[in-house]
Amino acid sequence: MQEMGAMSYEIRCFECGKPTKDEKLDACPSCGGLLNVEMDLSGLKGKGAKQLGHAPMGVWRYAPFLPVEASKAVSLLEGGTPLYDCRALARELGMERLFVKYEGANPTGSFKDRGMTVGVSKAVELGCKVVGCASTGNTSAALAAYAAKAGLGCVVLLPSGKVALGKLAQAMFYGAKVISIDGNFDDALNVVRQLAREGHLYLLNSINPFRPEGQKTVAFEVVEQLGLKVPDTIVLPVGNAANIWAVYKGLSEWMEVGWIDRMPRLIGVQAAGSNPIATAFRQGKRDFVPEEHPETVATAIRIGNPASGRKALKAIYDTGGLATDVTDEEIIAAQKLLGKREGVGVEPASAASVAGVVKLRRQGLISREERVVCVCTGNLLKDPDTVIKNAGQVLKAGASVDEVKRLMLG
Ligand code: AN7
Repeated sequence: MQEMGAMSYEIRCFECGKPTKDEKLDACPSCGGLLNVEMDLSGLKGKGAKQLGHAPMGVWRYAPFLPVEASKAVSLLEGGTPLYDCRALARELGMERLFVKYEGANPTGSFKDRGMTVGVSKAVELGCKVVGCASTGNTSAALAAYAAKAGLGCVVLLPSGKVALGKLAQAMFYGAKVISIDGNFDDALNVVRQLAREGHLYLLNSINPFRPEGQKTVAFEVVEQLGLKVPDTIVLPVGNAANIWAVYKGLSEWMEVGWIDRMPRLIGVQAAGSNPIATAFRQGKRDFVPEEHPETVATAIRIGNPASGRKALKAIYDTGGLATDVTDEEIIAAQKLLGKREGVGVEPASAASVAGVVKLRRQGLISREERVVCVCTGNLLKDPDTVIKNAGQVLKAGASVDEVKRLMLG
C-alpha cells in the first residue's frame, strides 16, 4: 500500500491480480499484464459528492480519488469542460436528450490533458528527468505541454505522415524531441516501451497506470453537470482503448463509495478500418485480434492493437454496453452535423462517437428516451486539413461591393 497524504492505493495487475510496488512499471512483472491503480476509498464512503464543495471544476477537484498529491500537481487547469445539451441534434435523431462533453476545451485541445496532469505529476514525484510516448498526435501534444510546464525532457514518437497538422505543430512548439517513425502507432509504441524498459525515459502512454486516473475525472464531471444524475449511456471513441476503461473505473469508484447508485452502459465506437474491439464484441469475445493495417480518416484512432483493449471489453460487457464501428463517411457526416446543428467543432475521432449514436439510433440500439452523453475527445482545429478537404468552396471576389453582393445572392 502506497501512502500519499490522506489517500492510499495499490498497484495491481489487471490480469493476474498480483500487486507491485514499482511505480515506474508499465506492465506486470509476473505476467506482463496491464497494471491498475486501486484506490483505498474507505474514508469517502457514504458522504456523497456534495463534500467536494466549492472546489473549482477540473481534474483536481477530485483529488481524493487521485493517486498523486494535489499540492504538487503539474497543472494547466485541465478539465471543467462544457457539457452541451444538444437539443437540435437530439430532435434530428429522434431522441429526447443528447449531450456532448466537449473535451476540445482542454488546455491542449483534447482529453489527454486530464491524464497528463496526473501522469506528469507522478513523473516529477518519482524523480524522472525524461518522459516519452508514442502517439497518434494528441498524447504527444499534451505530454509536450505538461513536460514543458514541469521542466522535463520529452521525446515523442509519431507514425510518419499520419499525424494531424495541429497536433504535430503542438508537439514541435512545446519543445519535445519529435521523432517520426517509419511505421504505424502500434510500431511506435513497441519502440518506446523498449526505451522505457531500458531506463531511457518514463513512459506516459495510457498503459501507464496513472494516466487513466486523471482521465476518469471526465465521468465525475458528467455526473455533477447532470445534477448528480447518471446518464443512461456514455458513448466514446475507442483507439488505444484506455479512455473507456477510465470512465468505467471512475464510475465504479463512485458506486463503491455510494455517490451514485447505478452504472450507465458504455458504448465504444471504432473506425471501420481499425475495429478490433468492435469485431471482438460482435463475436462475444473478451479478447481481440489485432488489425495489422489500420486505416481511417480519424487518424487519432488509427490503432490496430489497442493496448488497453481487454480493459475496454470488460468495461463494455460489465455495463451491458456495446462496441460498434462507423465508416469514414459516417464520421465526416457526423462531424459536420454537430458543427452545423450545434456550433460544436470536434476532430474526426471525436465525431466517431456521434456517428455511433446516429448509427445505433437508426438500428434501434439506442432508444428515444435514453439520456445519452457523447464524449467528444478533441478540438476541430487539431485537424484543419480534413476540415478543409471536406468543406465547401471559398468564394473569391475583388474588393468590390457589387461583386460580393453577386456572390451573396448567388
Ligand atoms: C481525439 O494521442 O492514442 O481509446 O496517441 O486522440 O483512450 O486511445 C489518441 C487517442 C479518441 C482514443 N479521441 O482514446 C494518441 C491517441 C481522440 C484521440 C482517442 C484518441 P483511447
